[in-house]
Amino acid sequence: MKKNISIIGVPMDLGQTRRGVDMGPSAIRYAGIVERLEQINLEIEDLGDIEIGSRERTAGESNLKNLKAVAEASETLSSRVDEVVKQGKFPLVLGGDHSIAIGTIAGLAKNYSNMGVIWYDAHGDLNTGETSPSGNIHGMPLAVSLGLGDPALTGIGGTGTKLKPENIVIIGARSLDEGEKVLIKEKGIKVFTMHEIDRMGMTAVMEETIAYLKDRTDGVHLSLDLDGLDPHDAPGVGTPVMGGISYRESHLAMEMLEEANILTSAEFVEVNPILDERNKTASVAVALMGSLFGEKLL
Ligand code: HAR
Ligand code: MN
Ligand code: MN
Ligand code: MN
Repeated sequence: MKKNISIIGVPMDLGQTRRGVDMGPSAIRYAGIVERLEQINLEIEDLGDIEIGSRERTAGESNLKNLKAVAEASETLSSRVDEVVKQGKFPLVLGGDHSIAIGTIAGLAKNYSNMGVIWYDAHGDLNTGETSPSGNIHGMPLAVSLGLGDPALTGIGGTGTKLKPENIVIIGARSLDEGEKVLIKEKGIKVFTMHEIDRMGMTAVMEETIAYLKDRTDGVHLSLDLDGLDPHDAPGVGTPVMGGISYRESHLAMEMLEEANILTSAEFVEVNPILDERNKTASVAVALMGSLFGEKLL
């Protein structure tokens, strides 16, 4: 794993309707991310937050909420991520709701032609305007990265698909909409649902994930939605779903990724301090990032 890390904060809450997730980057900084990573001998720079527009009071022509502002912020984020990669640094993006993955992945895709993505999430985030039950863009970023959905989003960072379906692994899924299930089957996307995690154990899930992505990709991005974890361990999220991945399993997953040395970028999203218990979810995110970047007890 690269030893130069650049943190990019994305205080975005426009991809969904619950307020507070825009404070995620602050909460993660308050929980000590920079100090934590400095202790493991990493070169770390905090580039601050990117600028986010305002919530749109009236609906546009599309059913996608705040489409224009989300698209603008995604374009900015895409350029920022691209710059960081071109400087030879590891982008660590802090959200913000999961719609930010549209910009992160678009920026990465300028540098990797065969990128892998680990989507650690209770949800598939594979909706389009047609299949979305909510119009919330945070339920769409993976579909957008496959080139599906509104052109205002799929065109971010240039036209063309950013990801190949066979390079995606979803881990932790337990809430999928009908259209998402159809897409997963149609595209052959690899998914480890909670059933597989229970059945196989996290060790085998991560071994398979790593083996699957290692040879076929030229870079691997981790997009970790804190709602992938069980709400007992990560209560500060806007769309909690019971029966999730434990803190211990997540910690193990991060350590295995670190050992495998396959990641080239990461983002941690959906931390909402207003819904949290004493900044627990941000602290969990920081602890997981510690493991991901090689923190050792002894
Ligand atoms: N699938 C639902 C929708 O599209 C809920 C999405 C909830 N999203 C997230 N992202 N937190 O994982 O609205
Ligand atoms: Mn998500
Ligand atoms: Mn989710
Ligand atoms: Mn451990």
